[in-house]
Amino acid sequence: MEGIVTKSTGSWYEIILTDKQKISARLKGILRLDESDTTNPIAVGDKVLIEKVEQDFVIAQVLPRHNYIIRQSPKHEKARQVIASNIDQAILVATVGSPRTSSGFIDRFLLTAEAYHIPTIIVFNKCDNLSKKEEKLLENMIEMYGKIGYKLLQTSATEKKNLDQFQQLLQDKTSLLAGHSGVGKSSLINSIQPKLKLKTQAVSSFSGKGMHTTTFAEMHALDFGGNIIDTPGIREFGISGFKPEEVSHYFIEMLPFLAHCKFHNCLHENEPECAVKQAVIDGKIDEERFGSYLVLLADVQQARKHWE
Ligand SMILES: Nc1nc2c(ncn2[C@@H]2O[C@H](COP(=O)(O)OP(=O)(O)OP(=O)(O)O)[C@@H](O)[C@H]2O)c(=O)[nH]1
Ligand SMILES: [Mg+2]
Ligand SMILES: [Zn+2]
Repeated sequence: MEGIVTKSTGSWYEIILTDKQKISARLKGILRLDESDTTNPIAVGDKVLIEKVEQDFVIAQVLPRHNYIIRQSPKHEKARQVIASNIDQAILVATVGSPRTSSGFIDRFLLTAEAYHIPTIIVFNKCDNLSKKEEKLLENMIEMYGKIGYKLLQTSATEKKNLDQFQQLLQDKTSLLAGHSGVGKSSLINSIQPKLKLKTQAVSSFSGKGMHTTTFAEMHALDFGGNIIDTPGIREFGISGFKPEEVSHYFIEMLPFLAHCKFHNCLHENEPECAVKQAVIDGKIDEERFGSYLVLLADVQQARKHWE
């Protein structure tokens, strides 16, 4: 029997079989995967082969992943966890109010998603009741990411703003919903499919941060077609396996300039005749994005020191 993992708690798995039957299964012995540097052998979205052993269902095999996205523990350099696999697109939910998503966080996500070839849409949620300052911030972000070519949407789950467009984005695709705790991922899903009744919780009035309400990634089938994967709020995405010279390849607005740097392995830091730095000076690449690039490059270099 073949099925897709819709939820993983680490000890057991919820699976939907090809005939739509929902079952719970556990792992058969120790499964070995190629990506053995991750802490979870099976993730939401994995296609698996199921066997029946007496009364129990067991996962006998994980079929090859078409793609996947990884989160990284900020504390443990080597603790990498696959959040989900076999996805058509990622929807990064961001907010300029409370909690605030920084462009640095967005850039880190985009870097990861580009590296794994996962198309990303940025949804700015909580676009209601914004202060003048927050509106300005939103405007700047929309301009910056729009210019690069990313698809963007402004929503409000509570004020029901642009939910039709949100639904259209999801139609007939398997989408991963990611973002910090408290940005409204579960609320957005409830707003287009209320019967799911996903748990949501107000952000802390003390810290302005989310309460980590969703604790396990879970895939939900959408009545209008498609699947959506709700995920727990994320602090950081894994970039530890990257090579320094790769980082600029995933800042997609840098691509047209890379071939024009004097050195083919230019890192666009202090090298002479660097076409990327020139493009920043000429206003063709956003300074803030270039700043993010340098931060992420340094992170990748730092992570390599730990790994080697
Ligand atoms: N003003 C406003 N509040 C919203 C909006 N969307 C969600 N909220 C509120 O934000 C809080 C957090 O929403 P959740 O849906 O639990 O956030 P989440 O991203 O799922 O958080 P985690 O599960 O912890 O990762 C709740 O109190 C929601 O009612 C919105 O568009 N506008
Ligand atoms: Mg949630
Ligand atoms: Zn360069």
